[in-house]
Amino acid sequence: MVVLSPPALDHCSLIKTCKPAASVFTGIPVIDMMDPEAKTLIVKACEEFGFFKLVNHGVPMEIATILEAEALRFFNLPQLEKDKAGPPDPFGYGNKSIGANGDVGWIEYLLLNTKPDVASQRTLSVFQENSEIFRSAVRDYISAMKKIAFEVVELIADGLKIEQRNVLSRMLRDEKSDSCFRLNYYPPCPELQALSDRNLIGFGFGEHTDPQIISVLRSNNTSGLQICLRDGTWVSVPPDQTSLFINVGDSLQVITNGRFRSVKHRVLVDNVKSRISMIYFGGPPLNEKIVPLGCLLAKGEESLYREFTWSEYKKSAYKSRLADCRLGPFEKT
Ligand code: GA4
Repeated sequence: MVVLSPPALDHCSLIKTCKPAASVFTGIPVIDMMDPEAKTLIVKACEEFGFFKLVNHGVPMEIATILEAEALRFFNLPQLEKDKAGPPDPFGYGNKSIGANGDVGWIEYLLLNTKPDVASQRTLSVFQENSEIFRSAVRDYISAMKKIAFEVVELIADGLKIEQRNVLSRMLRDEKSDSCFRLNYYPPCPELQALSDRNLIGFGFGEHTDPQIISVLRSNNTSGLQICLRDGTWVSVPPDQTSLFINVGDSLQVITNGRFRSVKHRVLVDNVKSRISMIYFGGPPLNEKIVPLGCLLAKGEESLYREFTWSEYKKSAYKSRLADCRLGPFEKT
């Protein structure tokens, strides 16, 4: 339920809750990428949670640390400077407003293209000084995340016993892959105490599922991320800045005909610490048909979804509100 907010929190979506704060969840699957059983464990995690933590991933922490420092430098610029990099149409700087349909959150962000040739993005030129450091940090980080995303979906294909190992990764590897990258900055929200006294929760990013195939997230050590378990319970994900977190997106849910679930997640704000997260969203090319893989369908099993392309899905998704069930219009009745 959305309720009236104190004026300072006009841009923070709020919900009233009678439930105690979500518990810190210790059951999040942890996958060691070097474990020979990784592929089987990843499939299990995608089925049960649509979410898991990846350790031993081989990405040097330095790449993330450099980007985090550059991102902070950007978000600490005067508002007028940052505004020059906005609005996100679709790429650029956004402040409090998320998407085009009225969603708000206690957040600032940069939405970026992942194509190497556009890494000299207009958005990042806002930096008068040293913008090349930011650009190269973004480039290095995105290329590391792409590699991880390709490996993870190849492990998924193996784990699902699909002969064609690249059946998923080819969509992400395609030069026309419609992937994107997001740098989120959640400033501390000093009014939080007043909110919790009134049983209100303030959101940095309201509940949603990601539309793409998979998302690879890294955050600093500030908590806030919550995921929704299959039984509808919200649980807090303990932050871990050295690990990566993987989300199953709506497209992968369709490709597996519902065997994997795209995970509902949201981010709560903190009253003292800022949270910074960086997410690579691996998506297919616009003309790609998003359909269940034939080899995953049991004899006589039909697709739960009508046939659609990523472009059709994306058009519909960008007309939706964050919390909407974006696959609804594509489900067979
Ligand atoms: C959620 C996942 C990604 O952050 C994103 C978001 C996008 C946006 O911020 O512009 C959307 C949201 C996300 C899903 C529904 C639409 C589109 C905001 C919104 C209300 C970049 C994406 O691809 O979809």
